[in-house]
This record gives sequence, C-alpha cells and structure tokens, in this order.
Amino acid sequence: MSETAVIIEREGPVGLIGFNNPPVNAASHALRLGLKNGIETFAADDTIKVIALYGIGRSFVAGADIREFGKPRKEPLLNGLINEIEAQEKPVIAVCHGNALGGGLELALGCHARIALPGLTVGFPEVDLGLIPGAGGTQRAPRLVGLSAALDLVPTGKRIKADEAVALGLFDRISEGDPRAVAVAAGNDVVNGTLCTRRTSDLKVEIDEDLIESARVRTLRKGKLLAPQKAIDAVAAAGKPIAEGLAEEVRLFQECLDSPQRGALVHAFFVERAVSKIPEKDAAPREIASLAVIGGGTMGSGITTAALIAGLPVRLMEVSDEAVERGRGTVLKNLGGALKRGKLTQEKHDAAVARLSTTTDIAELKDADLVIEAVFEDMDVKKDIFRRLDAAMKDGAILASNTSYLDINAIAAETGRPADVLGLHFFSPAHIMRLLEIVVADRTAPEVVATGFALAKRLGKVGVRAGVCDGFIGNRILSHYRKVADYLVMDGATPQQIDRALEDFGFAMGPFAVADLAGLDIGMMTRKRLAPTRSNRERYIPIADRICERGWYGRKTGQGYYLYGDREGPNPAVAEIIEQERTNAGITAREITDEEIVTRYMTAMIAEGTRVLEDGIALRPVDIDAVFLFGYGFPRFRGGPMFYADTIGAKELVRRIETFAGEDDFFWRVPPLLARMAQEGTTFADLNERA
Ligand code: 3H9
Repeated sequence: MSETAVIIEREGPVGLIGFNNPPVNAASHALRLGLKNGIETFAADDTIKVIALYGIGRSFVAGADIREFGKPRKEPLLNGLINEIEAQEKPVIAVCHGNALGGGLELALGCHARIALPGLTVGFPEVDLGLIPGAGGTQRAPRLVGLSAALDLVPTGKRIKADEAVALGLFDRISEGDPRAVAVAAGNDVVNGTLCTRRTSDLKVEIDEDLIESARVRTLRKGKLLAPQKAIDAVAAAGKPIAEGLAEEVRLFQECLDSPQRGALVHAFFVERAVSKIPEKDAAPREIASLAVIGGGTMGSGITTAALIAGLPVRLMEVSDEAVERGRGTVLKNLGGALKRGKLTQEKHDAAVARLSTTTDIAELKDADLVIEAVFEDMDVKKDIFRRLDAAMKDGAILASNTSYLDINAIAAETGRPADVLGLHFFSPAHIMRLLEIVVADRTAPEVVATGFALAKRLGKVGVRAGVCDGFIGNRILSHYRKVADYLVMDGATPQQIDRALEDFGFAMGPFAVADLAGLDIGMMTRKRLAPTRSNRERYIPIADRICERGWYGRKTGQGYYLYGDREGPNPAVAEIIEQERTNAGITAREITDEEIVTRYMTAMIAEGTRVLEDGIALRPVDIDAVFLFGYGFPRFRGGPMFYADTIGAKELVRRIETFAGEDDFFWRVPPLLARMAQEGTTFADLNERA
C-alpha cells in the first residue's frame, strides 16, 4: 500500500518508508498520514523485522511544513507520531541525506538508530522561524549529545554536517550510497546484529545550571528574539523524566507559535524565496563565466571579492597603476578577512586570489561576459564609461551599473545595446551584505534580467527586481523616512535618543550611527544633487550641512553625530549646532517620546513604500520587505516594513498621516493606494497574494 507523499515497500525483513513530498519532503499532513500508516502496517506484519525511513529526492525531511503554521492542526501531529515511533517494539531506523532539519531531525532522533549519508546537513532552524523544536528535539538532542553541545545547537539554529553529527553522537554512522539502498543494507545490519538500536528517551542527561546560565547570557547578547530563550528553557527541562520534558516543550512551542515574532519570521523566510518570482523567470539566463569590475573603491572591491569567493574570475579596472594596486589591496584584505572568519578555507582563499587580475585598459575587459561599473556617482563619468564599454565589449556581454540612484535609462541610451544594460545595485560591504537590487530599465532584455537573478543566486545574494527612479526601491524609501529623523531632532529629540529608540524597536543601528558609518559627505552629495529639484514647500533641516561644513564626516574623520577614538559618545559640538539651528528657525524644543519617534519614522517608511508600489518600482510588498531585511538592517522579527504595516492596518496608517499632515502637508500625504486599502479593508498581504 502506498500514499503519494510516502512510498511503502518490503525488501525481505526490511519495511521501507520512503518520503516523497517534493521539493524538500516537508512533514506535511499527507506525509505524516503516510508515515503513520506505514509504521502501523509494518508493525502488524510478522515478516517485517525492522523499519527503515529514508527520503526520496533532495532530502530526508526538511522539517515541519512551514505553510501549515497558523492553520488548524490536523492529526496525526508530528510530536505524537515521533513518540509512537520511538515506542515501537520493532526497531525503526532513519537513513538521512540532503537535509534533516527541524522536525526532520527530530523524526530521526525518535528512531532507534540513525545513518547519515555524506553531505547531510542537520540542525534545528526553528529559532530562525520564531519557534523551538516542538517534536522532541529539545529533549532528545541533549540526551544524545550532552547539555553543552545541545545548547550550541538548539537555541542557535546552527547547521552541521554529517561528520560533526557523528562525532557529537547525534548520528551513529556515515554510509555511502543511494538512500534507499543504504536503508535496505542498514535494515539488514539491524537484523543480523551489526547495527545496534536503542531508544533515545532511555538516556539521561545531567543539567548544569551554570551552562544554562551562560547560554542565556550569550543568547541575550544577540538581541530581542523570544525563541532562543524559550529553546534554552526547553533544553533545561531535559533533566526531568521524558514525559514531563516533552510536555514542557509542547507548552513552550505553543507560546512561540502564538507570538507575533513567529508570524514575522516565517514571512521573512518566504520573502527570501518569493522575490525570485519575476515576470522574466522563464527567460534563459546568459552564461556568466567571467566578470569585469570598473572601480576599485569600497564598492568595486567588495563586488570583486564577492565574485571571487563565488568562484568567478574577475578583472578589476582602475584609472592608474596606483589605483589598481589600492583596489587589489582592498580585495586581498577582504579575502583575508573571509579566511580569518572561516568563510573560506586556505585553499579556496588562494584559488580566489589566483582568479583576480587587474588592468588600467578598458580594452582588456572585452572578453568578460558581464562588466559592472562601480565608479563614483557622477552621471557624466558613468555615461563616458558606458560609451567606452559599448565600443570595447564583445557582443552579448552584459553592461551593468552599480549606481545607487542614477537613471539607468539615461546610461543605457549612451550605448548601441540598451537591451544589454541593467543596474546591479550592491550594498556595502558588497561581499557581506545579501541584498542585490536588480534594476530593470525600459529596454533591458528579459534574459539580461534573468542573468542578473542567476548571478545573485551564484553570489549567495537575494536579488530583488526594481524599476528605475531616483534611489530605486531602498534608497528612494530611505531618503523619505530619513528626513523624519532630522525633523524630530529639530523639534526636540537628540540624535542619540532617536538611535536608541529605533535600536530598541530592533534596527541593527539607528539612522545617525548609520550616517556616521557611511560618511556624512554621502548624504551631503545627495542633498546637493537634489537641490535643484527640491520644492520650496519642503521642510529643510540644515543641521547635517552645518556638521559637514566643519569637515566632520563621521567615523572616518573621528567625529560626526558621535565622537570616535579615545573620546567615544555623543558629540557635544553637534548638540550646540542643533541648539543654534532651532534658535534660527524659532523652534522651542518639545518633549518627544520614543514611541512617537518609532511611529513617525515607520509611518513615513510605509507611506513611501506604498508610493513605490503605486509607481510599479517594486513588484509586490514582499520585494520591499526583502530590500529592507537584507539591505537596511530591518529587524527580521518584524517581517519587513510592509508586513509590519499590516500589523498596524491601513486605516490607522491613514489616520496617522492625516494627523501629521496638520503640521506639514507637503511631507505627509496619504498615498491613494493606502486610502483605497483603508476603505476596502485590505492588506499588503492581499496584494502579495494577488501579484
Ligand atoms: C519545524 O520543523 C517545527 C518542528 O520542530 C515542530 C513541529 C511540531 N515547509 O529554500 P529552497 C519550500 S519548523 C514548507 O528554495 P534550497 C520553499 O519555500 C521547520 N516549504 O531550496 C521553496 O518553495 P518555492 C524547520 C518549505 O534547496 C522550496 O521548498 N525547517 C520548507 O535552497 C525550495 O526551498 C526549516 O526551517 C518547509 N519546511 O534549500 C527548513 N522548506 O519553490 C527551512 C523549504 O515555492 N528550509 N520549503 O519557493 C530550508 O532551510 C531550505 O529550504 C532547505 C532547501 C535547506 C531545506
């Protein structure tokens, strides 16, 4: 007998249960039903002496089916099923390949022996989804690997490979071969006594309160997530009898399941995958076997580093031998850093270095399949480079600009091949930040867009499709809501209060700390560039200009909003500048609460995000969420700005904007789309579903 999601077969004394639920064998309702049926069938069959579970396709089981969270639960539940499996009289073994994650690993731990295939990855990624393992993992893992190793796995979501899993005692051995064949062989080993079986629950674990306490301190240092704390609580219960520990786990799992963080983190998981669903997804990408990068500054060398790490040969071009050497030096430093952090082995590091070549001659780039221009933000310079690239590059090469703001249509128009031109906007440091905005100009060919997405994947980045406008998705929205921080300072808050309030909300860094890090001269250049188009109705805050006039550009000059070096802390001279500017504008500072800071900042972000959707610059709300989660340090446990917007609701957002418009009806305008949503009672999630 067989179910679609589970294939049941007999091979002599071995009862085989094969999971067949592509693409990752998530433990969906159908899979659980099939598994239960298989176990019961073989339990009642006297010819079967051992039951072996294995995965068909890419994986053993990648965990519970994430799509089922938040919906009514259907029996059999995974935790109960695993307990039943462990209680079986006939030995049940798990043969795992690909991924055994979350509930998949828990299923294996409930079996009586575990075989890993080489290449297997195991771990408890539940905490990344705002959950804890809820099917016995917090009780069985410590029993198998001890408290210390369990605390290194369960609250962290860390994924480990087969050899480490065996070394820790999580798995019994590694066997090579096809999963089904290994399952048959291992089953026979159980029958002939060469593979021992036991129940994990029969093992005991000592709970050392000091270890628990230090895990709590370590976890708290990492931020405001609920699940890792609950995971530690659950592991701490592993010292109790198994039934009590399992009951405690169920209680803590439910607490996490009901928390808003879980909804946001599950959304963030799907965001990363949803953004690759683009209109051009069926176009065949061009092959990219080599890259050229123009510009060896921070961005150019970061992009070069990312491509070298991904295995691509890169030719880096600069204007002079000295500039080439500087760029090369930065790339080597970046690669050295990756080696030190364990991101690269020595061998891979050396191979990456060997793939780097440099030149000062644009003609030498001609054979590259893709060239990325990453020089400073000056339209004339970029146009000149694209004219020269058009003349130099082979037919079919893709010409990309890493501009953060400028008009890709205007750049493409300088070439005789606008269909081959697009924007590839990396975020600094480009070898670390995961976001890549793929900016599609009016005439960019579908296969060129598809190539951008293929490149993002190859570089381990999250590619997000963006349309052409000043700043694309991220920087356009940023330049809007960032003004709110300046307005709030002018009206009475300090930059430090604003940073703290937004960091408490969950941002990795507040806007003034970020400005100091990026360099205050960058904001100054943008303000200068946009000055001719600025409306005289726009409220303009000159504080940042006053700071820049003193030559204070933030971290790199030792001071900005904050002091750096030996005298860390808020810059007292900036407080004087603020005071002076308030006096000049006739403003008396008022009391501003942290709540007001977050409310205004987030409302402005959502309002501009809505306009980006109205203008078709972002395809869907999820694309905006992805940009902010992967490029702007937006707190993952809040799901992204548009997901967060739904937790407030369109009606309330409209009310807020209308209230703020009482003070400034130029900045605070209700986007028509938001007004419509408020009227219809719809959400950004509805827009995602409709797209
Ligand atoms: C859990 O187990 C709770 C239990 O403790 C307690 C229960 C009581 N469910 O990533 P990919 C989809 S919590 C549903 O592109 P890859 C994914 O959305 C769970 N769907 O492939 C995508 O769909 P689409 C703990 C899932 O090869 C497609 O599969 N487990 C699930 O790059 C391909 O995914 C996890 O957190 C799922 N569990 O990476 C594991 N997983 O094609 C999360 C994937 O429509 N998953 N999908 O866009 C992963 O880490 C990666 O997907 C994996 C494969 C490494 C498995």
